[in-house]
Amino acid sequence: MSMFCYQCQEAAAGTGCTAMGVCGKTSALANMQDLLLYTLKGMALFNKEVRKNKLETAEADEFIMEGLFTTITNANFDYDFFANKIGEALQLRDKLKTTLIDNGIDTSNINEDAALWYTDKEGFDKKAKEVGVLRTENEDIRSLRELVIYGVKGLAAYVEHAFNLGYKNEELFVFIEKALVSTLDDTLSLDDLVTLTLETGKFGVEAMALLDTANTTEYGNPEITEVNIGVRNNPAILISGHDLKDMERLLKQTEGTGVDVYTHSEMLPANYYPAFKKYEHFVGNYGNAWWKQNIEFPTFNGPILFTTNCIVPPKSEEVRKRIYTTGASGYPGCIHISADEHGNKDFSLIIEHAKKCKPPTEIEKGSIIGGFAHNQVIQLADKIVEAVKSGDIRKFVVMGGCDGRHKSRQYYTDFAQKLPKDTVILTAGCAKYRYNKLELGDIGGIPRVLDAGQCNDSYSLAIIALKLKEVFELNDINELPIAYNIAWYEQKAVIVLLALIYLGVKNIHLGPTLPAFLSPNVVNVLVDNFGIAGITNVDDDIAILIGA
Ligand code: SF4
Ligand code: SF3
Repeated sequence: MSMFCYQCQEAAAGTGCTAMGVCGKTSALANMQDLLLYTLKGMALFNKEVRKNKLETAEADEFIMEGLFTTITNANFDYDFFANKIGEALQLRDKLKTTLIDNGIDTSNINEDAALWYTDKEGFDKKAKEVGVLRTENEDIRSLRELVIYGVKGLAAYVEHAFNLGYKNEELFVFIEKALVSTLDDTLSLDDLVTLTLETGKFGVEAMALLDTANTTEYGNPEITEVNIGVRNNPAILISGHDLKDMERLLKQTEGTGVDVYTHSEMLPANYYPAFKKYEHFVGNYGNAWWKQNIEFPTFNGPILFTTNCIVPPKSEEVRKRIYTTGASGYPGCIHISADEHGNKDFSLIIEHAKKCKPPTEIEKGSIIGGFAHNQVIQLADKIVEAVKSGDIRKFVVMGGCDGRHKSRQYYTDFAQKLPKDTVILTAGCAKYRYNKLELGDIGGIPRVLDAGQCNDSYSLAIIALKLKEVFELNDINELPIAYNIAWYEQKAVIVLLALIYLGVKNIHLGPTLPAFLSPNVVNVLVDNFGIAGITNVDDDIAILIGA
């Protein structure tokens, strides 16, 4: 076994990647990511002490947040990036230690792993093999530790998006670091770790609320929008990932250049924001969910900017030369655009590249409708409540989350198609591409697929549910006519799941497979306490979730 990773739904054989990631991550890269994570835990140990003594923590807080984000599935494939990052992390840890010593604080009680003070890559490789997931021998403890870690990775991603817009909440940094440190603590029992898991969900809600405030304050509330999925005849840039600040930068910098902008995959919801809709050269969305990029990027013809996950290793050199990365994302051989010392990013290289490219080739025509985030849906509340009361809407089904490559995900298309006509799908995340182009019609003008936005906008779905609970004067969110059939792939979906559990949502069906990192005993805890279930087949699941 040259690596071990089971953090995503596509883990090899449903158990874990041991030689090479199904995602394309090499074992050397996987080990570097493990080592960075371990180093961040060490840094968190020191930063906790620094915080306790009311000294400056911001530099380490930000480093830890960004470091976690880079280890999310499909965010960053650049080995050199991780090797350098570990070097920087060790220096920063030294600095934190020096700060403590300079302030007369005893550091001898800090559980320091001396072997981590390597500075050469050979040392990193050796150490990396010792600090991965399998370091924890007890499978239940390992399972809960990893569940927390994956939740925290997703959390860090959302905290970073908000941070990029100038919004932060100190408590979130404190929790991220507490969680990291807790996974090193051998005195914690299974019960302690279950409590920590629920706490992770609590902070997941806070992070998504913060990001929602950041996005809507900066760019307005998403509104019902018909998004063009066809093309125009100008050279263009495709922007993918989740970072709205990068979206804003790109739209501003491309204005008046003759270069159009299209969104891809999880950037689709950018089309719903008033602040972005005003740009005439913002054409619409091109393509589908992340995993189809090796089919769709060749025909886009112009450069592609990744702001975050999900990158699929490009099959052709021609496409690779058109890929640029920024923020937490990275790919070897692709140009990475970093912010300057003032926080500005210069995308002129991409714009000049676009000017030399052919316009995108049309792969589909028409439009899709979205923009049903909480503010918009609450404006429609009267209509929705009336439709529920009259029986026109029997049930809502939350089908948010991620899409992925597995053929078994056809289940979600079939499920959407076979749902009774008096049901409405509430969605967020790239899972929507499994059914957002189907002709599912509407109920009295309310479309049968209501897209709230990106995976983090699952927060909107929770707000909508809480609002309906209030309107219908119910005591329990589970009394609402809402069923949950969620698809997951990477760690942002893990934090969304933990957030929903924290909010008291029960009986969530999770697929297409349950996470490999959940041990049988941990699955039992989730089943017994929260009614979590897997999926079976479309007909049986519709019978369970909707009724006859
Ligand atoms: Fe395997 Fe997923 Fe880990 Fe990639 S992220 S190595 S596919 S488990
Ligand atoms: Fe999709 Fe990667 Fe998770 Fe943001 S883009 S939901 S998989």
